[in-house]
Amino acid sequence: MDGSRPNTRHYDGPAGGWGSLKGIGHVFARELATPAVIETLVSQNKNKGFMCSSCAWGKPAHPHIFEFCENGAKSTIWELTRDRCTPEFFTKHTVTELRTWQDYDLEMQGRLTEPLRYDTVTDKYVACDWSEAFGGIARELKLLDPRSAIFYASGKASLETSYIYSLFARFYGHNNLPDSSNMCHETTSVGLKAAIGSPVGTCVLEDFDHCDAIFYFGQNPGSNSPRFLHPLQNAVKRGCKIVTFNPVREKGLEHFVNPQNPIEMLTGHGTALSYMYLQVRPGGDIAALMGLCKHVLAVDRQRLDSGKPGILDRSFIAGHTRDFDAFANAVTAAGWNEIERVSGLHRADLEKAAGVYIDAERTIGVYGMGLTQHVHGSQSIGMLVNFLLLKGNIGRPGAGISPVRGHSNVQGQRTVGISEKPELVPLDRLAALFDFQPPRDTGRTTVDACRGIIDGSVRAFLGLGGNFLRAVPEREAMEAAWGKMALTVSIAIKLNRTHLFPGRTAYLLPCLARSELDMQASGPQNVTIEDSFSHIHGSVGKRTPASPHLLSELAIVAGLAKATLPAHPKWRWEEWTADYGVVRDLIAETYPDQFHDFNARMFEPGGFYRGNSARDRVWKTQSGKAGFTCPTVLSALGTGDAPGRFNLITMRSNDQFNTTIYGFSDRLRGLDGSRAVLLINPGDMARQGLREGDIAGLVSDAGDGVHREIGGLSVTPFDLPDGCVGGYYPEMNSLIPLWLHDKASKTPASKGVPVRLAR
Ligand SMILES: Nc1nc2c(c(=O)[nH]1)N[C@H]1C(S)=C(S)[C@@H](COP(=O)(O)OP(=O)(O)OC[C@H]3O[C@@H](n4cnc5c(=O)[nH]c(N)nc54)[C@H](O)[C@@H]3O)O[C@H]1N2
Ligand SMILES: Nc1nc2c(c(=O)[nH]1)N[C@H]1C(S)=C(S)[C@@H](COP(=O)(O)OP(=O)(O)OC[C@H]3O[C@@H](n4cnc5c(=O)[nH]c(N)nc54)[C@H](O)[C@@H]3O)O[C@H]1N2
Ligand SMILES: [Mo]
Repeated sequence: MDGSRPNTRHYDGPAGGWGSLKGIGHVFARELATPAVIETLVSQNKNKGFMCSSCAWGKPAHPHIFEFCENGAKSTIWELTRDRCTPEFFTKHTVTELRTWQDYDLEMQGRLTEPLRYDTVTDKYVACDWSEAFGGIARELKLLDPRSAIFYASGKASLETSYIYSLFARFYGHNNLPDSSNMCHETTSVGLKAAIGSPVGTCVLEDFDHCDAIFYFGQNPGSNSPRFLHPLQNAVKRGCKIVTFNPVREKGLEHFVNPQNPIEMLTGHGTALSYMYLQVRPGGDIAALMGLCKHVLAVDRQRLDSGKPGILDRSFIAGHTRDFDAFANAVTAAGWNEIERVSGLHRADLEKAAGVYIDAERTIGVYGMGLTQHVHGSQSIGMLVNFLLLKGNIGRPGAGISPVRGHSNVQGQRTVGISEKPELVPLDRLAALFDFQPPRDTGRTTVDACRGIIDGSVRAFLGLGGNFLRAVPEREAMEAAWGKMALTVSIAIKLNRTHLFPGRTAYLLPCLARSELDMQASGPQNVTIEDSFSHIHGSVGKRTPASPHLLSELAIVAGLAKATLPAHPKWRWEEWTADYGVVRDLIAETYPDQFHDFNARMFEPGGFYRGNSARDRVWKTQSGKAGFTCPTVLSALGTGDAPGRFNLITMRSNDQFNTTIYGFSDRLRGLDGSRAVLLINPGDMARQGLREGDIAGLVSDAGDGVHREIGGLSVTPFDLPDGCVGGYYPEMNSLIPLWLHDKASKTPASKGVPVRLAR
């Protein structure tokens, strides 16, 4: 790793403000002022404009003048860079050499311009034409058992492409359709579905205009969904109280200066966001929520005993939920000592926070990776649901549960059939529409795909975007196994590390970006995506493509399918490529309740709502009710405490989008210059005999006998709870065992990694 010492400085400024504008200019000074970039940014997230390809935050019907944020702008400029990674670049560098490059340097080569085939003799990628690529890939796929192939998707491709991609997989003969959601909010898809019958959040954007309290767990809006800061700021100004649970004091949740407000920008006076900021221990959320529920039930009892009305929404609990009594007993049985120890929080603080909930008529529970990426992450989500159900806070305006999704269309990809779980897909309808026998067996999740790649049972990997090999756990074993596959194919816009471990046959297929003009036989095409609030938006690409050789993602997927599969009168790959409106009609036929009149509605301002049963208090669970669940553990960590053991949280900086590193500044955390840091609190530093700037390493303490180690980390004091350390994703992924994942959903436990210090 790059062991250069970071220039650690304390950032006193708020989130937003001048820093966010400088943040954009700092990284992309050269590209920022080009007319194409400016025009694209002005239309970003606006009706009939271009839908940002960064995060999945909602797009309001009445947008700001500039409806984009620091990181959305970075993402757009990253796509529209003038740099090109041409075949000539590959004549100069072998794949083995490129493996020694940093992620940052690989992507900074710019946009890929032509399809490339890996040549084993020279160890280089060489240009090829599209028909050669489609033919070569089809030849390999035809030789394989379809069930030994993985079709991964990274969460960005449009609804149209995703639908066609899932058809390709099923016509070919498998349900191995994991997507980035398997490393992200799969805990939500499984945990929330089990509890309330909905795999996605129940809130819409307007709910944030009406809530009285927000309980905010493990999500970092300042870096990862900055446009969320506007509704949060407005809510606080109305008097809504935000109670935050996070081991890290994230700037974005503390203080926000709105870059769209000239007075705030001039005076620097913004809004303090969190009413209470509770630095919970990693994995301590189940215990913290238990403490909150304990106090709510205790106050409810007191009030009833003194003849006052209680706090619980008893008619809701009786009419809409099950297992309340068992849950109430579990709450009574949980002791405050254990709750304080596991959460790392004081009873008095939890009682005060519970007081906010008691006083609030409408509460929203928000969460992100801090809850989902733990061994017992589904139980944390179950506890948050329990807490909200107590006062009937699901299924009415201004209240609900709101997981903040990651990739710009990750939720939508699941909606239109990219799922390894066949029971979530209307297979019978697909069978009737396309006259085929869909595979019915359960496909592989991301973790199952990794297992199969390591044990050799997976023979081919097709990636629709993403950087799978860099994003998954167990880096060394995965990199060693990857090249043994018969076929690896990446549909991508820039070069990344996954591309540098070619299978026996390997292709790199460059595609158009969402902001670019997509011209097909029937004319220019538009696409659609779904945001975190289940709203569907049309997106118009206008920019001149980065290279005349690029194809759209849909054209590539359809081209591969046509070359691989036998001709069939109902599989109209060319017609679908020529006019995406035809694909939208098929989506509407497959999901009529949600997508009827799809083509007519795709440009509704604010997007059209595809609905959510739990929001209407229709519970699509096995029992037909919303379920209280009793947690079996108080800590969401899979591994207990042990002397010398630290819990590693893998973090995102303000200057990255997942494995794409824009630069080396983590402005909002006051860190700058290097990502090779080990964040640790000053008390733990002293106890370990470490000084700032010492170079240390981490070794796995997972107890499975596998040696996993990372060295060259600069010790950096940071405000974290005792016994936990922080480091950046994806650099830390070597330390995460593949088996360390959420029990119910197999989401890797990237926030709860057991490690020891090494020197
Ligand atoms: N700029 C930018 N935007 C992005 C991304 C990006 O990388 N860069 N990634 C996109 C994607 S795919 C996703 S999924 C989202 C991710 O967005 P987030 O959900 O915000 O994910 P993280 O930043 O990984 O972690 C969130 C927070 O969890 C806290 N945390 C860690 N452990 C715990 C815990 O045990 N309990 C609690 N309560 N908190 C904990 C961390 O301190 C951190 O503040 O963002 C999306 N948007
Ligand atoms: N330790 C640790 N590991 C994690 C996480 C963590 O918090 N900690 N987070 C997890 C999460 S939440 C996620 S979502 C995954 C992310 O995993 P992925 O989604 O697989 O990874 P990304 O980094 O988002 O993918 C970046 C690549 O996508 C390609 N790309 C970008 N735009 C486009 C496009 O428009 N079309 C196509 N075809 N390709 C494009 C580019 O080539 C780029 O290099 O990582 C997971 N891994
Ligand atoms: Mo994600």
